Amino acid sequence: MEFSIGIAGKPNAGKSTLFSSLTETVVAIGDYPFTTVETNKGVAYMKEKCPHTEIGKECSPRRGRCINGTRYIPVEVMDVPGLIEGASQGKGMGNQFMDSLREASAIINLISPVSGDKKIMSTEEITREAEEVEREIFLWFSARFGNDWERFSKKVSHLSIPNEEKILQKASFFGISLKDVRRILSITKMNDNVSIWGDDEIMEFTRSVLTIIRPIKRVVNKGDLLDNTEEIRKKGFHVISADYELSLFRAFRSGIIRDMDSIEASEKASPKQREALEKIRTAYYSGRIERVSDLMESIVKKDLQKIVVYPVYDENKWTDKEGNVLPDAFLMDQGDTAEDLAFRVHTDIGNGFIRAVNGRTKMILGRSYILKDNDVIRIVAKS
Ligand SMILES: Nc1nc2c(ncn2[C@@H]2O[C@H](COP(=O)(O)OP(=O)(O)OP(=O)(O)O)[C@@H](O)[C@H]2O)c(=O)[nH]1
Ligand SMILES: [Mg+2]
Repeated sequence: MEFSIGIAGKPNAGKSTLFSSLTETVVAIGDYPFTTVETNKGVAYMKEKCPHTEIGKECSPRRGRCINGTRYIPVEVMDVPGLIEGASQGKGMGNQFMDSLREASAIINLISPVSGDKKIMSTEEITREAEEVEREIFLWFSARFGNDWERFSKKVSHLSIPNEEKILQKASFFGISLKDVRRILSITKMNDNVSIWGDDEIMEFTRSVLTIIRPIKRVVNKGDLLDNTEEIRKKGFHVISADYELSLFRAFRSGIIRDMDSIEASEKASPKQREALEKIRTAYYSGRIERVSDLMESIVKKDLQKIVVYPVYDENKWTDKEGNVLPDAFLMDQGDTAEDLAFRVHTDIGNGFIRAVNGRTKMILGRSYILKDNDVIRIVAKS
């Protein structure tokens, strides 16, 4: 999968509950710390209105699915075991799991607003909890990135390659690309000469990776236990309830609700279940709690700045060579071009690029055409 979202946080934050509701899989959930002892990986879906509704033909997704005109685009998520203060030095379940976060394109910092003695925390306490986890992640990454720096800078000083490529040799530890290194250097205006980098530069670069390239999203869970979430939302936190989401998913599975979005009770629901569903509905409709699907969309589209593009072989029927309608939905970066899409489809298509065609307007597009969200594009290439 092209990218992955990591769920990090202290023990008992509800990471595994969130993971289960997102991926529709069953993992261990427990009211005790360190229930999860190994990173769980699974597939969640980002929802988009599918363009097949415009041409009145059903689509056949190669990956993910499409239900009632809503396309489910797969995104990998990871449930990382609980992090505690000192985790970067090996405390708690240790730091081996931090390594999983290197693979994450974005990190959800999940916070429980309930302390060990079941008291609801103040906004200040919640903020401190969030900062603590972020500090551990930061300490771990900066220590690993800066490890053996002198030897590294000596080694690369003899290489006749651009400075940004020298930086990449170390920064590839974060799983980032040359494009990402360039982006950090241009935003931070850091001196790119690694031979003069010391602790300050190592920390600044690490911090930039964690803000610019791999954003950390602060999310308060267990919103069902909070009466008022306005203050905490004003501080930039999202507020969700993994528990509600999991209940809704189970209700959907057993036919008690017809769909996950509108939360309408079916005739199968008992009076008690209706009452419970009404409570959940009110929490969402009042805006006190956010739907997890909206959170995912905000991470993928706003934070990671992804767009969805549908490559096709036939610009009129929107099919591939075999006649499948809209088989692929690719998540691409904002600013990517028609040529980038061609390479994404296949290296040979990228190398043989002749032109692209807009599936809606039938306009001919050059290789440098900047893709737009929801584009349906045909690539014409030498074969
Ligand atoms: N009220 C409420 N409880 C929740 C919510 N999400 C999770 N919980 C409960 O919180 C406890 C911990 O949930 P887990 O999902 O196991 O937490 P975790 O973060 O994976 O914990 P570790 O694996 O130990 O790090 C369980 O008792 C859950 O039922 C929520 O949204 N609301
Ligand atoms: Mg867990």
